[in-house]
Amino acid sequence: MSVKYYEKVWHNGKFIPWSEATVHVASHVVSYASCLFEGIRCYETPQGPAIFRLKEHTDRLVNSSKIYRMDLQFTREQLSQAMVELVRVNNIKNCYIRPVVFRGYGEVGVNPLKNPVEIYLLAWAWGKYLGDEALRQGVDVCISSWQRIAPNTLPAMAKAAANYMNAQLIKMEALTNGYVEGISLDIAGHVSEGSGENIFVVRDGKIITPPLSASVLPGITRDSVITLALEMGYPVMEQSIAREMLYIADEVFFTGTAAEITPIRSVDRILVGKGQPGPITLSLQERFLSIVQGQTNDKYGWLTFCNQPVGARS
Ligand code: PPE
Repeated sequence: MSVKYYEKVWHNGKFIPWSEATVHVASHVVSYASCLFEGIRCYETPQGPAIFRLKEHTDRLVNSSKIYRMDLQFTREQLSQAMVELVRVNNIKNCYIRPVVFRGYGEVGVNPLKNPVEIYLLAWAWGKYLGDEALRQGVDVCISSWQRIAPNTLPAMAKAAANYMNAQLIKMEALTNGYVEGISLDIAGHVSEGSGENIFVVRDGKIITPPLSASVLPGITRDSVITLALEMGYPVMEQSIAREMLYIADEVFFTGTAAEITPIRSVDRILVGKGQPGPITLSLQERFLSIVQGQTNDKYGWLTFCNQPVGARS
């Protein structure tokens, strides 16, 4: 594996070596994609490693499992604590944490209810998601010919592996055609999201992002950006975005745990604004990065410092 992974993996309450974190191919998840996951960044800060918005990521995992009737057997507190332990036992400075919950080995057939629910917490080092220069220079993207999953087919509010079959189609088409990423439209033809990112548009000083009803994942970076944008005095609206708005916007950017805040400099080879990251995008990016890297006061309590005693943690 080319990624730098951390050796100790948490599995159902115990730490095991990375090489032993395997599943049998007859497991329910392999045939039926019965898997939920999260993606969480742990940043290096002057006060040691800090996990960004651990509570919200844990809550979203629990919500995903509720939607799919998976009984987790661990409380939110136990799962959060296990992620802090994961960082500690692996001596991690910064990493990407990937919790996975899936239906394991047992029965065969679609009915998932008799298969055990397995939980793993993995950690690896992950650099810039859309390329090393993406955050500074912006990325070139396209509108996908694949639409996002329709309401009441696969639930978009759950972060489920099955949703990423749709995401893979979007991503592969974009890469094949020479773009870094694809943006999907929802079933009504309005802008939805990237294969692994939420999207924002800036026009005339206003910041707009699609509503959750546009089949988007309720992104935690999305929520953080809305909070920071309001704090910085920008009007923020959740409203339907027409495809062509992306072509005539002043600025467009992606948000996501992996992508952080990535400017978009062109859509379908049409330049966004001047074809370079815009000032509002860059000011949000700077504010976001300074908080997550612990360089400024964590006024929203978004960081969980892993090396502090339990009582002192936010
Ligand atoms: N939409 C999708 C479809 C999505 O996958 C992500 C995260 C987001 C929006 C942004 O959500 P948030 O991370 O809470 O701000 N995508 C994750 C997986 C990427 C991957 O390739 O795997 C991520 O960024 O961790």
